[in-house]
Amino acid sequence: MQICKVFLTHFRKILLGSLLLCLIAQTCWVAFVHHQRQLKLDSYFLERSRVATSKYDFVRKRESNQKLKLSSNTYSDWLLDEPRETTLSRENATLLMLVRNWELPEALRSMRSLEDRFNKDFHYDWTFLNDVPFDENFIEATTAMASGKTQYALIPAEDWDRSSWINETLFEETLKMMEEKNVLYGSSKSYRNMCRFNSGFFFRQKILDQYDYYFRVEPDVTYFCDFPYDPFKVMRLNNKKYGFVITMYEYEDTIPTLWEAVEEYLEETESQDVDMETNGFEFISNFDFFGKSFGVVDSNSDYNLCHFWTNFEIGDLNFFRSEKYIKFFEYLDSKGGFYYERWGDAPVHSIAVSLLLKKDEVIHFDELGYKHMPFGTCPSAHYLRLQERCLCDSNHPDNIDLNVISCLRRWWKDGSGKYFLKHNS
Ligand SMILES: Nc1nc2c(ncn2[C@@H]2O[C@H](COP(=O)(O)OP(=O)(O)O)[C@@H](O)[C@H]2O)c(=O)[nH]1
Ligand SMILES: [Mg+2]
Repeated sequence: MQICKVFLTHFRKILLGSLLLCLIAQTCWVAFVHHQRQLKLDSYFLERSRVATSKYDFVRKRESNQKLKLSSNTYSDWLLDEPRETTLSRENATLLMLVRNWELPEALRSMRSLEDRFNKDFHYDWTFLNDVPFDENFIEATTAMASGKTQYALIPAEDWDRSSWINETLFEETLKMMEEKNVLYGSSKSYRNMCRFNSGFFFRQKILDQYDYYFRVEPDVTYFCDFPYDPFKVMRLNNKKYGFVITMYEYEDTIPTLWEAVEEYLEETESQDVDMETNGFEFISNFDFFGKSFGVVDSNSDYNLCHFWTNFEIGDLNFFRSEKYIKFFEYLDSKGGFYYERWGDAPVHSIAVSLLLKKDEVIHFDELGYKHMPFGTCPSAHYLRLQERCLCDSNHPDNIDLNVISCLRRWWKDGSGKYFLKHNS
């Protein structure tokens, strides 16, 4: 009897255990089958979405990995069929290079690139400026490289050298202090002359009196694409006074008190030359976040440090020659910041343009590929790159347009917006 009882208890335990095991096995099996089905579904949808992406990319003729579409109307599928402009009349303009004799190889590289990509069809004059006389080698080689007329001018010492009232002791102290702080060109005297010259004197050179527009070219730059238009003509026909391709944040260490001087200028002139309703003040003063993950660069003043990168610029000389620009420049110059700090022509031009011009008088030439070390810009529209025979990769890390240090998105938001939002053709 006792044996029977023990046997029954064990039997029950074994039965229950087996049932439990069966249940677990079944649950595992169901989960496994479900998982397999899910995997199949996932790969099915992945494949479908790949097909759809490539299909629609083919239709749209542009890359799928470009998260943000840059401005312009150049996403058209039919760009290659559009006839190119054939009437090549010239504007009253010159290509302009401030350069040193020893930079000849780099100057020739820039010239070759711009001639190939643009000027060979137009033959605009090349104007060269220097603080010492150009040597024969330089003149001979650049004249040979140019498709247009070349002319050379010596900058008068009073437009180049620092003013006599600059305190030499203070100046030398600044150079030392900036060198210790590793500020870019912080200890260079000639760089300061250059920045001041480009801020307030280039447009006053006699040789430029005959022109309305200039296109600044620096040694060792590359133009990645054929120009789809004459930018001077685009400027004149659309009443643009300043054109840029790259905009970014400035190193604050070079301009600690520039904004203070601008504020004083605004106060002292009672902002009489400034129309806050129409100008680009927001572009240089707005600190709001924009986009999903991009913050702002820290600034100790109300200037957000955005500036146009002036190694490429196309401008209306009449704006720079105007009384209001000269007044603005002279005010800043009187503070001595070109020497006691290291104010660059880029923030000076950019602040002037943003205060004194209407924001719609400024144009972002987003179809023009360009590189000046260490940054470049490359058109993001696939068919435009083909049409312009570009040699650049818009997804390359050197392409600054959507980089954190670029101000382009601020320009879209607070400047005159994306081109394609405002123009139909
Ligand atoms: N004639 C002359 N040109 C200069 C001098 N310093 C700079 N430049 C020119 O000014 C422009 C800006 O100088 P660069 O060395 O390219 O400075 P970065 O572009 O700011 O690195 C270039 O076109 C230079 O050739 C100078 O002392 N004399
Ligand atoms: Mg340069």
